[in-house]
Amino acid sequence: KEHKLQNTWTLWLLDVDPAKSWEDNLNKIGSFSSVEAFWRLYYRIEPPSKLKLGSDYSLFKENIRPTWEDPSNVQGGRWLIIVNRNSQDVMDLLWLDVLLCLIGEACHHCDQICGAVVRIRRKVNKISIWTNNAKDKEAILEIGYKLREVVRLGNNTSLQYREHKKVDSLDSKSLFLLK
Ligand code: M7G
Repeated sequence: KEHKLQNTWTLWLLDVDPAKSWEDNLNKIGSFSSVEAFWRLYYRIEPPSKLKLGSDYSLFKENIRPTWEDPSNVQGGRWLIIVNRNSQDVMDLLWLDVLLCLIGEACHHCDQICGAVVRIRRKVNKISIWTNNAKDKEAILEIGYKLREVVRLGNNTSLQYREHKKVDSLDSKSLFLLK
């Protein structure tokens, strides 16, 4: 008998095919709802450090798409962790810490967590944890402190929270910063 998780989760891969739209580059890789099924999927795929530049992995709760437009994300925002390109192994470990924090429902306000994304980019890589309500300061901070506790961030990595809506606008300063 397998160990049931609280939620069913879906892993997505964002491809980098320039002929396709951003939405059409999003591919579902698999879903799981038990601890054992999580590890089967985890060992079947490449770690984030092996992905092509420009790709993302996203892990989201079933029924939430990893997009700003999804109804669960429109009012939300994300905690952002910036990881240097020269620390590939560290990034894979941080990503695993984040996955375990999510599927293990480590946060008191875990019902507000939608998912997490790791983005492989030229200068820095980014890991973000998406929550559904950018107005709920108490929940956001509780989740942020928990992430800082569980994820092995090291000394010079900070966490900053941003609203999705503001990300592409001039007013994109972070709402919260945890050092
Ligand atoms: P990013 O991956 O969030 O930023 O977005 P980065 O590459 O600077 O790290 C890059 C681009 O992908 C955006 O400018 C959008 O064109 C597209 N994009 C990313 N996301 C997460 C979305 C989304 O949720 N919805 C839509 N429509 N486009 C997105």
